Amino acid sequence: MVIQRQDELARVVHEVVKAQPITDMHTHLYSPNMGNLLLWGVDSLLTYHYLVAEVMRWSDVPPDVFYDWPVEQQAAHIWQKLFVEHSPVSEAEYGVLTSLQALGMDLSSRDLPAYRKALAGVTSEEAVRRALKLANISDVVMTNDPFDDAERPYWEKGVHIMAGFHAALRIDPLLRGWDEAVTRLQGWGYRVTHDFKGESTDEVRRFLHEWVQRINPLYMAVSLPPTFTYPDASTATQMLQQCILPVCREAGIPFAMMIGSDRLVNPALRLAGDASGRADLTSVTRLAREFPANRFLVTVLSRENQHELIVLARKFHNLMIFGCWWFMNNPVIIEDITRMRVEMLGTSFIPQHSDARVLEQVIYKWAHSRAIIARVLVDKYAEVMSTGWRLERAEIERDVADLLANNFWRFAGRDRS
Ligand code: HDL
Ligand code: ZN
Repeated sequence: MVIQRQDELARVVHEVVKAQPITDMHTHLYSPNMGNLLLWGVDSLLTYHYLVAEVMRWSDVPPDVFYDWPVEQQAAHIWQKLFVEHSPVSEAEYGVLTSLQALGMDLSSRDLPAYRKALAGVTSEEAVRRALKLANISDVVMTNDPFDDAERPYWEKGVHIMAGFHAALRIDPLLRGWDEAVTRLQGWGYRVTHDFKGESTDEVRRFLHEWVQRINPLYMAVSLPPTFTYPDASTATQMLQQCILPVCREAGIPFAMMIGSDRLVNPALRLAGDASGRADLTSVTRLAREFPANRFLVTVLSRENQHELIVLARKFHNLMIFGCWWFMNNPVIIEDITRMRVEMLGTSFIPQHSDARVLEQVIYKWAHSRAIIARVLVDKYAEVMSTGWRLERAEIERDVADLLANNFWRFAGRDRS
């Protein structure tokens, strides 16, 4: 069906974007049979580390006292300070309201205990089905960390994750904490050394291969500091050249680099204590050029890095940009970045991931982003149509399926289109 008019175009694009099931390719959610690793419900929503950072700006309660409180007390304090005493207009605050509204809560009551009661009383699997249905998500990629003592036992026992959930192998300690990683790896029987000599290369490869076999990850991932440099004299360069990138090639999976996280600039805030910094993306250029047989998923945490990353994606087809990560995941920046990406890459990128840490966040994160992505597409299709180009609805459906699902699966080597 050919789209004839601009007002029809807007209706069709918003319909198609809303109807497209999402592959959420980077989250911190877990399969519901992985116990308390999966965070869900009102108290988890309100104690999201983004809101902890925001409440500390109004609160006279020091972080160490706050963190010693029970989660319900933390949530009540955040509700009082950020929602009652001040209007909830930040993205993380507004997001809680969007999710609660979608879940059927009456937000005119501001009755937090009523919300807590209404959302509880279901199994974690029922909560997952409820949230993914509301968000229209078909697939969720987790972040799975062998160095996480709470998660590792599930995989060592052989957990069978819920259909629609997928693994990603997260290996930050190998690249930004090698000294601590050595002790952990030695404890698990891997013969590695601090100076990365002897059998270290073979043993790290064995570690990676064993975890690839164990969790069948769609990709391997790392978060890197703004100072990340490749190559350099550190073990990180050897780790990439001799272990990570060869194992990714042998496993046929991409390597995801999330660049710009400045960890614990304020340690007192714990998970909420990280900041962002501009990185030198010439390191990405050298990796993409030096390893043409590897595929790189890349996202960056500094607004200043966004445009140059798009230019690099134009130069290297083995580089796939994804998401508006963390401090980039705000409407004003999502719109800015998405417009730049469409104008320079067409539809050959992955516009968003939720990064959700709490199940019900996927409802607001995707509702907010779908609206922005649709708005950008309407403008871009309208420009194209103004030349006399006639668009079919099926072509819009194809493009939106690429952006919200198929570009990821194709790049992950598991094409679903
Ligand atoms: O390293 C990461 O994957 C980041 O997304 C961090 O988990 C960060 O704390 C976060 O939750 N960002 O949204
Ligand atoms: Zn993340």
